[in-house]
Amino acid sequence: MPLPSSLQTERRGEIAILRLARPEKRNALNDPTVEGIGSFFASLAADAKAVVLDAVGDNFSAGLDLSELSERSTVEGVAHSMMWHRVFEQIELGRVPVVAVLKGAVVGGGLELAAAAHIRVAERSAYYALPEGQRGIFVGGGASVRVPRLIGAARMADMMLTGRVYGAEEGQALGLSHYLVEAGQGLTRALELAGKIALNAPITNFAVIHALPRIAEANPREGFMLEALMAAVAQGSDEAKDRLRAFLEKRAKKVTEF
Ligand code: 1HE
Repeated sequence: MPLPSSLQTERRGEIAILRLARPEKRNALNDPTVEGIGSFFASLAADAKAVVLDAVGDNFSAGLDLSELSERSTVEGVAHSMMWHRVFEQIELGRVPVVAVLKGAVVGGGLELAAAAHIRVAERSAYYALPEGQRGIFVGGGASVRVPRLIGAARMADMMLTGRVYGAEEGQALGLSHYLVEAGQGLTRALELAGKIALNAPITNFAVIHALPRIAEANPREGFMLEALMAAVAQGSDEAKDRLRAFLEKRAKKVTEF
């Protein structure tokens, strides 16, 4: 399915780049854009080992396109939110890790989209808000599940109740971003990180995406068992054996050399 003009794609070796490209509307997310994100991840090339989620212009995304909201019924609202959930789950629980480049507005649905990525690199211009409260609505793109994992439900409640805006430095300290970089450096750093991710054994990337979040939210009894099973699956792979042998034969990089 062809992507809408609000999305652009690019390939750099093993890394696929998806770019929000509606800067005149601050990359507000309308239905074609969200559905296009879903199509991109559904048809990701088999040889892509990581995705970088970037944005054209000065802003990552100003969230839900508010011009689409006015005429929706309650039933349509549920279906719409579930459509976002389906698409963002393709990011979070997809085949490869996703690194997002954040700058300017990372707001409402834009923060929900960013939270579905695995690694977030923020430029110093990034700011975070959940203005749904002020707009008279509620989050619908998975923020209630994903944002508390990053900053806790109490901070998210404050953002929604008071309209609090966190800047890039605060966001970094709170855990909204993993890396904080200077203006214009986000894509370079994200590609560098995606390059490292692409060098991992696929089974490790699979385990981090699919097993780790489930284990982290499981009861410890089940969590330890799941971890043991996942560890055994990974260790049993030929690639793990090759990599361990390479280390023992002093052919592999040390931790301090990655
Ligand atoms: C938009 C949107 C949008 C900008 N939907 N059109 N999100 C919000 O409540 C955030 C709303 N946006 C803003 O507060 C500001 O636009 C920003 C602080 C993000 C950026 O300000 P600025 O001065 O750089 O840009 P601007 O002049 O406000 O916007 C430029 C254009 O983008 C303008 O349109 P124009 O035709 O007058 O040029 C804006 O109307 C348009 N625009 N943001 C539609 N969001 C699944 S549930 C998720 C729920 C949510 O995400 S709620 C939060 C929605």
